[in-house]
Amino acid sequence: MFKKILIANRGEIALRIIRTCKEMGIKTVAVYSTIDQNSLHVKFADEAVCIGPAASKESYLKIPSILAAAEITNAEAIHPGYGFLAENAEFSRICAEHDIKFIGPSPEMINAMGDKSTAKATMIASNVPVVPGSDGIVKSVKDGKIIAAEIGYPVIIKATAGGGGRGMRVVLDADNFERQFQTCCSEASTAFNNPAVYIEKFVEDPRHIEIQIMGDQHGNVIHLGERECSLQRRHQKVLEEAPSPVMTPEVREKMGQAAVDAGKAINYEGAGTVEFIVDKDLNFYFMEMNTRIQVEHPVTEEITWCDLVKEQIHAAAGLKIDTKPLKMRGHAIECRINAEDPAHNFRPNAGTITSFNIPGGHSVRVDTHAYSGYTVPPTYDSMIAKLIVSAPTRPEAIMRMKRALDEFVIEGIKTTIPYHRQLMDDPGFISGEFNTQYLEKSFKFNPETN
Ligand code: MV4
Repeated sequence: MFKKILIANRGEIALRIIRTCKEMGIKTVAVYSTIDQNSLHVKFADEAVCIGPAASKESYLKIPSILAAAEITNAEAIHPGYGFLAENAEFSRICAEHDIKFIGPSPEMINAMGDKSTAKATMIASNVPVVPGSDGIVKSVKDGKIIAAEIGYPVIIKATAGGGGRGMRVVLDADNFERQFQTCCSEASTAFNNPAVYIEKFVEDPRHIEIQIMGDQHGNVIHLGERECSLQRRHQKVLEEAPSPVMTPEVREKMGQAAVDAGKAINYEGAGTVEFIVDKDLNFYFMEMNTRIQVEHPVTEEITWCDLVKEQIHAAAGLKIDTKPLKMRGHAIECRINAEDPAHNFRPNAGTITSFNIPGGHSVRVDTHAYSGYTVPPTYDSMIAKLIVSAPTRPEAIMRMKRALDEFVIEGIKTTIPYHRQLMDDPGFISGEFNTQYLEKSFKFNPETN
């Protein structure tokens, strides 16, 4: 097992990784930018190395500085967390070249899933269900129009280098095809330096349900059930839960097997998430695979009793994963608490937290790097805490979340806590009848009463 791991990240996930390392008896190295010098990940790690100024490009994304920090501290492995360099194939490759274990997949595995058209072709070859569409990249407007007519409108044009909702255009009819195709290609060219696009049938108002998988270096891949992630705004998840309120044992078995097949298709190592869109009849289609630990991993941990960061470290060290069927118990919900003002279009709200009271009690978990007196910098993601509750049933978990949100006091900055409080009383949320469009189309935040 590794004796020392460097964490190439900040915020709550850096702290989350340090906690597991401590429980495993592994020493930790934090890296930080100058603006993060008073962060908890710096305080709680055994060692800390400043790697540059606030701007991510000059610090958390700067590969030479991170590698230098690993070398001077003799770290044997690097955990990238999520965001920043977590899905950077070049970083994974350079770590290997320097004999430092990247806790995550190989560059080949990252690339196989990073190019969305290639990923889709790999899934088709492994009999994982995908949305009907073009056979790979579409080269011209002329070809595209013929394919779109065959598929039937509406269609969606997607940049192969996109993902997570970036670089997509919905086309309602043939009249709009040429314009949307050109726009999609030029946006993709600017954003990703790659204009290549492919076309799919547009599935209206789907759910987003994803499956957690884990692979080892011995060819084993298991799944740890699903997470319901349909409650999003502008492709940012707001609340996640496990299990999904619409899942059945039969569909879970099928979707789980499809996700395992997806992982096996690329000989996957480490923690991964296979994202599906799901229609009203619970037909599911592969969308993309994320080759990292995700923000919402705690809801899976709470119902499986599995420490996913520990499993990542085990897999990276070459240990075999336990392939006995997993038991899942109860229900878990996560609310993302962001430093944003929900009354003003979720405007980011950096500043100093003057008072911070964390909820507690039975089955309440708070993953956060914030504390009373902490200043939220304007430089990075606005998520400052994740509030996770678990309970035997979904209705009990909702009641527990309401109670925990009431205990959570954050003063000095605006947060999304009032938004979540309203959501806990929303009939659509309570009934489980929602999809990826629900928050933006059907749920209106009322700042007066919350
Ligand atoms: C789709 C779709 C409908 N039809 N593809 C958005 C994120 C990316 N992972 C894929 N996305 C979508 N792809 C087809 N063929 C609708 C979405 C989509 C969506 C998916 C999951 C979660 C939220 C979403 C919000 C808008 C659109």
